[in-house]
Amino acid sequence: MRIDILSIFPDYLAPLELSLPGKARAKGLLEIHVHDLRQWTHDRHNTADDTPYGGGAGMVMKPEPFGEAFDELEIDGATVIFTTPSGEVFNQELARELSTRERIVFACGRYEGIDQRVIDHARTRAEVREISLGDYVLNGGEVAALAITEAVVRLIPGFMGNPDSLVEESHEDGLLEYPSYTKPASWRGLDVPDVLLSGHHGEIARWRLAQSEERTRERRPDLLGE
Ligand code: 6GU
Repeated sequence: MRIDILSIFPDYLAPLELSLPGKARAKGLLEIHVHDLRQWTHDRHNTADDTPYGGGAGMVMKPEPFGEAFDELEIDGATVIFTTPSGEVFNQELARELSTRERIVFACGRYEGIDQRVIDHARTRAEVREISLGDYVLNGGEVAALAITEAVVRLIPGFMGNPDSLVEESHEDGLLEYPSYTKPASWRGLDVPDVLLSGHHGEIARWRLAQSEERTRERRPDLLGE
């Protein structure tokens, strides 16, 4: 997979150079390129935004820098993700779908958004997805691009050392994950549940499932359709 990220704040994406995606890069499974959108501006002030037609508060990101970036990055056939609070809400199912793509280009929106023609134009050349992290407002789409990248990259086949750890976790089976414990068996007067020390694998599996169900009912009844 190759991921390109277009942003006027490329420093935000610096963590992508580290740890998790770093491993996939080393294995040759992943290439990540972060680009400063302002390299495709041509005026003295590297202007990337302008006032909205029709009036209103805030600024709108100009179309031309995105257009030139799309041409230079050859987005044709790629999946272009616009991060925006008005997009579809990101979840594990969407992460799974995106993990099958060869080429993803993120266009990070700032301010009050991007000129609509950028999205309309991208649709004529690529698969376009508009994605939100959730129902709250961030200053820009950079943090969303970071979160989506991390969720997607760890699902690339061959990326995770132990694929079993992918299956059992929260949101893969529609339930929240059960509580975990490690040594010591007693700590500050708090004991690990006896069943986990019992060695009875069947009982342990039953206990964990019950814990997952209880947590999900308490914290996320929406996941149970309730
Ligand atoms: Cl993708 N962008 C912004 N600006 N705010 C958000 C978001 C994205 N997702 C949730 N809030």
